[in-house]
Amino acid sequence: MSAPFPSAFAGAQDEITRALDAALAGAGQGDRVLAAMRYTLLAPSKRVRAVLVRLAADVCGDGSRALAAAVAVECIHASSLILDDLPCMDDAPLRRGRPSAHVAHGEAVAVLAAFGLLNMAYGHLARAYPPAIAAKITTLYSDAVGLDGLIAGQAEDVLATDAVIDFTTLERIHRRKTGVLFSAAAQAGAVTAGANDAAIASLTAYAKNLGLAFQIVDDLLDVVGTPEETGKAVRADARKTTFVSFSGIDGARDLAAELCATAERALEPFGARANALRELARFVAGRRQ
Ligand code: GRG
Repeated sequence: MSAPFPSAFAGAQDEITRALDAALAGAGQGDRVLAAMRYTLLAPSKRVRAVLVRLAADVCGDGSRALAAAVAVECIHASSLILDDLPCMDDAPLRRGRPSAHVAHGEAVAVLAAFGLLNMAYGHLARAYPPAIAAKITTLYSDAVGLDGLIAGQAEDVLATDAVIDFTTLERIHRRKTGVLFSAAAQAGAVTAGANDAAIASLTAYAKNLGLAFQIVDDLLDVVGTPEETGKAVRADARKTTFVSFSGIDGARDLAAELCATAERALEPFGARANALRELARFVAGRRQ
């Protein structure tokens, strides 16, 4: 079953996109690197990680300070997309329905734009929050990017090309490549709202399962999606093990649904206040974009 991105989140998406635009405007004089940063950051995106920051803050009772943490997570995500698409990584020509950053701007400028976005994320947090909150969120995000996060997942993924890997390895790769940034986004949102440890633990359990489900559906869309839906030149890479090559289309779909159901169960302590997060989980389970 396919699902459009919930229209209830359109306001949050727009607010985030405007804030990203403003953050870039403050980033310095226009030059080629800035143009490439803008090209990637403002390309059509679901902004799902940023929406998650906001919803996590809302469910903890105060979404009013979430925006800067949402901006920072989108900068990190955009940085990772540029790097992921490079010829030395996934060698993807298309992203978000447009030529990838290195195709449009050249490889050197694209790499610098990725560093620029990552740098901007941390600077944005430092400027936006009191030092203690900025330090907490920066730690969450840098851990998520680091050697038990995106970088580790990407390294293992790239090195596993042409290798036979087991399910535990596949799951570890994608928990790190995708899941940890979802967890960090939810935790960061909760931190901006001054949440207690119990709330943060529930949101972490939710986001961890949601993030892995998101990646499984991404694998599914590489097989059953169209370039119009995904904005990618959809092609399953036969040299890599994916959740679909491992479990089949139906198996991968079942697994994603199971993870989303587990994610929803983690929201029980919040009651009806978490309905927007439930809606996000249902979108992820059935998404076509
Ligand atoms: C130093 C930041 C940094 C990263 C280095 C390259 C790398 C390590 C990691 C790659 C991580 C990656 C790109 C994982 C794929 C995650 C994924 C499912 C991306 C698609 O996300 P969507 O659908 O994209 O949310 P939109 O376009 O909607 O924003």
